[in-house]
Amino acid sequence: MPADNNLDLVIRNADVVTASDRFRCDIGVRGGRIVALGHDLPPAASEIDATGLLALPGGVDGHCHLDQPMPDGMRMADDFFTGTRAAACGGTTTVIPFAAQEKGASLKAAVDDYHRRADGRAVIDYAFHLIVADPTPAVLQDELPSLIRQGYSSFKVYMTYDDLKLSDREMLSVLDVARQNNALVMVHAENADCISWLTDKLVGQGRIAPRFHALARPDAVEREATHRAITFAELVDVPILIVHVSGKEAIEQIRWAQGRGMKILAETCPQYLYLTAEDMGMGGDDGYEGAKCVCSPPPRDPENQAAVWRALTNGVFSVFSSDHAPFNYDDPEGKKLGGTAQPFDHIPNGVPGIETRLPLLFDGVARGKLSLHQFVELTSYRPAKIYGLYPRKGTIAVGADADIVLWDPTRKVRIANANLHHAVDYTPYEGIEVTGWPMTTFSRGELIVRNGEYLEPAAGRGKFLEAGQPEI
Ligand code: DUC
Ligand code: ZN
Ligand code: ZN
Repeated sequence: MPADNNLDLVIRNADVVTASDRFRCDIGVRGGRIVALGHDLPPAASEIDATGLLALPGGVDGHCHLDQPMPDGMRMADDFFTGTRAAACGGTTTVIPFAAQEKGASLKAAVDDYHRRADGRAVIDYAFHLIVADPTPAVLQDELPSLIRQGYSSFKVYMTYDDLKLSDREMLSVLDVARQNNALVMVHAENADCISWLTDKLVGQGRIAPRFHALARPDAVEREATHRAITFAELVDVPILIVHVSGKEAIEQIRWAQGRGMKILAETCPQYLYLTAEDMGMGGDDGYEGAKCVCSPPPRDPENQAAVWRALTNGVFSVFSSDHAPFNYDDPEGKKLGGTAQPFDHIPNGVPGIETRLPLLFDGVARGKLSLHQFVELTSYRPAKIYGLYPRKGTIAVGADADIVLWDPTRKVRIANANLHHAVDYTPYEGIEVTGWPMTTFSRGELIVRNGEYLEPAAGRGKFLEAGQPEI
């Protein structure tokens, strides 16, 4: 290699695993990009020996919430600094949180505000999804098409939550904009009226403990909305992605649509593999600790967990995201909103998981449930493709950003909140032992985590990524 082509970094003896290939080589990095994959690369300014470790493309977390403005005195515990720090320590090098439109306000205002929140704080790269909560004619005709062109090519719509939900007709209009502009709509599929009817009934009977959250959102509520969203996609003739799918009823709907040749993509998350309604107290515990596991859709039961594992391996799911929604437990702006235990319908929804996402899924690799390539596909390659970030992200290849994780596939770790790097005061996965752990993380060639130690890279080094057209 000529002298003026000096490498900044060589990772030696890497056992590289991508979504499709596995090969042993040295990885040469210059200017933050991978410039060489080969044997006996020349010496570099910085060298690291990866013998015994896997070299994986850094994780792409295609669904997480960081510093998202919240209603009613709630506040997320993680901002872009603590959230991306935790992500990096968990082997993730790209996050895609949400710039959420408020009803009555513009989308542009949400995007500008969200950039202010990320600027100077993120330690890894990030793109934004949009949340479309108020699809006025101006939003549909001008703002959304213009934002798609500027690099915001995916947006989420909600079929539930009063401050976010769209009517069926509004959903159709938003899908139509996506079709015309080659964007991707992510759908939160739960039937709002069913939930509010069930909630009123339960609250009227005094059944307000966290465990009743699961009864207010049974799987039929998710199944119906999933089917309805699929119907809208069929009518408009556009792909959609159903987010945070919790179990077999919704999976059946998605499989049915996929079997008919429709482009219905789907995502699931660690909470649907590791938590059940029992964790919210469904065994009969009316204590408040169950609030730690309140998220929507709710975790279900072991049979549904098994169905989710199966759907990760048989191609129903394209992406595995955290849906990190970081609310403290013991906090008047968190699960104990206003300083006290809340009825289930006032508990902020969501669980933290940005740092534990990859190890929790990798444990399935260690237990023979899915292949290494499937792991990379679900956690990095496909989210990068689907959200328009490939080939810069999502693979180890010449020309890609040097976002690389050195992974110890045999290391056993018992998850403990005390060892995590988010700003949340608990993890719902406390005490779970997993096999496999991310040891060392490079972001654009910069070493930011070494042997599990966070190296305190400069806050703000993370760059905003303009997303291109989704590759479905
Ligand atoms: N549900 C959501 O829709 N978003 C954040 C977390 C949650 O539980
Ligand atoms: Zn959602
Ligand atoms: Zn979410």
